[in-house]
Amino acid sequence: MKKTMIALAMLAFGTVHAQEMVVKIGSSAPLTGAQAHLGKDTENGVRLAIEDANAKGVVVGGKKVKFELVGEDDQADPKQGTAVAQRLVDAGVKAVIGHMNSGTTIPASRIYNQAGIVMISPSATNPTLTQQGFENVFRVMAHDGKQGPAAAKFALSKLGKKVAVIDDRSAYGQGLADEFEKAVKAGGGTVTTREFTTDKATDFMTILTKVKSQNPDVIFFGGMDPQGGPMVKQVKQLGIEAKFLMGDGGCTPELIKLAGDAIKEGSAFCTQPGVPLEQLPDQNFKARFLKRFNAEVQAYSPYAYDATLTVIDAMKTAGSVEPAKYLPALKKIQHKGVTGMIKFDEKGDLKDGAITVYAFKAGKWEPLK
Ligand code: ABU
Repeated sequence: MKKTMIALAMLAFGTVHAQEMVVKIGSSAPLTGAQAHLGKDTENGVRLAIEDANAKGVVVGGKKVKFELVGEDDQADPKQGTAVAQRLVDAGVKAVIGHMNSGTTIPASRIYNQAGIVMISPSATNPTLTQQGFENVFRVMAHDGKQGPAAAKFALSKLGKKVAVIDDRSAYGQGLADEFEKAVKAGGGTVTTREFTTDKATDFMTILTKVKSQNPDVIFFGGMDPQGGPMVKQVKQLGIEAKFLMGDGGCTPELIKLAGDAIKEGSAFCTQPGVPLEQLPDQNFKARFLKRFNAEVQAYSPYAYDATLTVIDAMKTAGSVEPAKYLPALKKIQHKGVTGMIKFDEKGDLKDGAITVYAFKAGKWEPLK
């Protein structure tokens, strides 16, 4: 009798166990190098979403699903990006949240497209990503075709008409600076000079000396915070009076830390796709993230969190974890995320993506009304 009961219990346990399915979700971002703080922020957004989904319990097509994160370091390097993409495909992931940089995401997207894997970038804002005609490619952030003109409009209306433009020659930095420059000229502003550096440089004295000689009202830098922080310092060292403006790559606590006492109220601004989290109904993300990872949100973790739960939502709706089967549901999804409503246009871009301008104030980036 006892043996029979044990056998029945084992059978029952076995049945439940057999119905649980492990589903791998890939994430790729720079986890080493100068942008590692941003990459870890992004990956942790995916991690938190997976932990939340597993804690809540997700059933897809009648089977309990356990999601597993496969995190990869693409070092913000396009070549590593494609190598990582192939590794994630080979690992059998059912979706990829990433990559973080436009320069890695665009080449990687071709590999996911060939393999039929869905990818959602939380952060890659170069417009080209969603203009390749790949139906498996999505992003949950407004792109730089919106961010550049929004930054230019702000610069021309609030900071001045003479603008110096610098970029880091990355797909993101150069692309955003191009959009910004185009919109400045269309809006009646003057571009005093267009300079470039790299996404590895930390010495900008030669460029800034030239910029200073033209006395611009604004310096716009298309690039990321590892360059933006030192650039703010060197702007101050050279006694340049121009206001400093960046896109989302500089809208981080890290930029403020790197700039140190060179960053002043009323002198530094940035734009960021999306509305400030504080203005959205779910106010808990930043606090939950801090508690879980002992780190403040840098930039992209809320978007990575939303991208992950959006894909899981599509799997639930479709009753399948197979990309070809849940793709139609993803295209039509309306997921209420921590960054707002996630729904996509026909290209895979976020519908109704907003851009917010921030000013450095009281030690942090404060959204402007
Ligand atoms: N959106 C800025 C950081 C990521 C990228 O587009 O390269």
